[in-house]
Amino acid sequence: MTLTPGVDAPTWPPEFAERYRAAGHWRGETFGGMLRERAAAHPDRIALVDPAPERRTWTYRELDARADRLAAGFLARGITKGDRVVVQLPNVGEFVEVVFALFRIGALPVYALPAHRETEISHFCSFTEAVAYVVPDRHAGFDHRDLAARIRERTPGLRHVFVAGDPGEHTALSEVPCEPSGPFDGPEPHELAFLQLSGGTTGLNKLIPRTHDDYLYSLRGSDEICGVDGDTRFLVVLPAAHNFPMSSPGWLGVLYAGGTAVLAPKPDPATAFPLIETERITMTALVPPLALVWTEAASATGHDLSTLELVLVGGAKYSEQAARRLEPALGCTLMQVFGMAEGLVNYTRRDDDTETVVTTQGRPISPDDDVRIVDDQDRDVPEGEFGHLLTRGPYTIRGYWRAPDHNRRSFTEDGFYRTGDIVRRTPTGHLVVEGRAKDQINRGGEKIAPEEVENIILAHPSVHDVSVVSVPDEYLGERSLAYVILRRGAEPLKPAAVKRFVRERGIAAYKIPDLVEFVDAFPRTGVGKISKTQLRSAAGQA
Ligand code: OOB
Repeated sequence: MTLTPGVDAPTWPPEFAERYRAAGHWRGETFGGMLRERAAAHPDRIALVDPAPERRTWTYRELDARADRLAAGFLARGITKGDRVVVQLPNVGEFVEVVFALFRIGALPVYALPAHRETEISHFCSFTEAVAYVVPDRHAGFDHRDLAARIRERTPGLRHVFVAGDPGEHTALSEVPCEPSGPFDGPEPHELAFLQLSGGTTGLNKLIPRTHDDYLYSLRGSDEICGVDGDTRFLVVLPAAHNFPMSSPGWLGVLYAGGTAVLAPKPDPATAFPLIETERITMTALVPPLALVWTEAASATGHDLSTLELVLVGGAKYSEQAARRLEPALGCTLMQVFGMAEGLVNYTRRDDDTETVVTTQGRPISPDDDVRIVDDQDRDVPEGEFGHLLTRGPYTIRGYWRAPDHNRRSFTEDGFYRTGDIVRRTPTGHLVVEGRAKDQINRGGEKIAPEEVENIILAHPSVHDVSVVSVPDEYLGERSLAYVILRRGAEPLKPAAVKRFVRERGIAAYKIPDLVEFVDAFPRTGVGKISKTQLRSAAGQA
């Protein structure tokens, strides 16, 4: 299906696009073309390693050829340029093959996370009018083929389900590839490459339309800052579909530079440390809770971690105390990353002093990242004071996919994205994340929109009202707490029953409230709205 530029996805005004091209940020590359060039330049280098259950490797030539054959197979099944394909694969080689095959024909991967369930997947499939859904057979004890069957039943437009592994009633991904009959009529560099997921604040996730030009620029910038090159061996520990391990600099940044990406099936030290040793890993990206676990496990490990040179930590606030411990424990350099799938990514730099690295969340990739820090009336705050972070630039979107109303609230008239983060800027231009104005819970890097969970709990027949808030947590940074008011005369409920009700609705497990408390009333603001601030502080004192 052809997409209408500027309608499905708002785009940069022409004068900005011209500026970003003239500055050399947008170079007219596509992902399909990028892989083709790397395969020509160094065909026999290893691009990808999938170590489990038995070790598989892909050279650049093999990855390129396999993407071609899979692209030809998708085309033969009627998947064409502009079509959306929901991809829900864990960290396996097939994930990379599938997305490069889609890039090559200009179909758009929609990056679901392995944890997503019926609620999220059916939203992605129906909202994007997806024609196909790609799943593993089983992952983490869950049968994705059953989920796919249910999704297919309720989504008439979904024509294909492809399964990596044993397909059951669906089509095996391994059956799809065929000989290409000629060159592909691929996408233009300014066109969309894929849809990423937003953390979300209101109800279900918004979708983030990223172009080849803009995303490739963020990769190039990230590679330069992190020192990624052909010798880099990057361990993908977090879910490969998330923006951070994908592009900051992530496995895509590594492929861009001609290095090797190794896919870890699980993030725990028992899985990752042996891989660091045997695969001679030089770089990885972690969320703060994982960085804590690794820091603690490093002292007792018998594995040789000495190849590890750089660890990036981001996705949620990393405490200064924890940050101070990482470098000595893991014997490598730390870089903090404060990024967002909507665009802007900040890094501390390799030549920053230790104080800057442990106390700030970095500065933007690009000299053309416009950053404003403003008060509630959108007026710039005095330098050094904290306020709302607004940003626009060569790799920050100008609007979400098909969400004009939401876009009016989330972007200023002159195109700045309202990040919802409260930050201040140090004299060196580094940003310090002080908090958040958006109604979102950041559970160790996994984002939860309270409203989505509230809507599910409200459907319970005994529930009169509900408010979901964050509570501080030593390990995760934040956990979720659902305050529930029961209907008058309703059967009393136990917290476990509320959690079970949410789980049974088919939702990612990380969104199930960690805690449930029953109350008689909510504190209200002056205008009668529920005061989440008061609820949060009540929870903090509990
Ligand atoms: C990354 O992307 P998202 O889209 O999952 O989440 C973005 C939000 C930010 O707006 C901020 O609220 C929070 O996550 N965040 C941080 C942070 N990094 C992200 N809050 C405090 N300190 C940090 N270092 O999370 C993401 C995307 C690309 C690179 C890194 C992270």
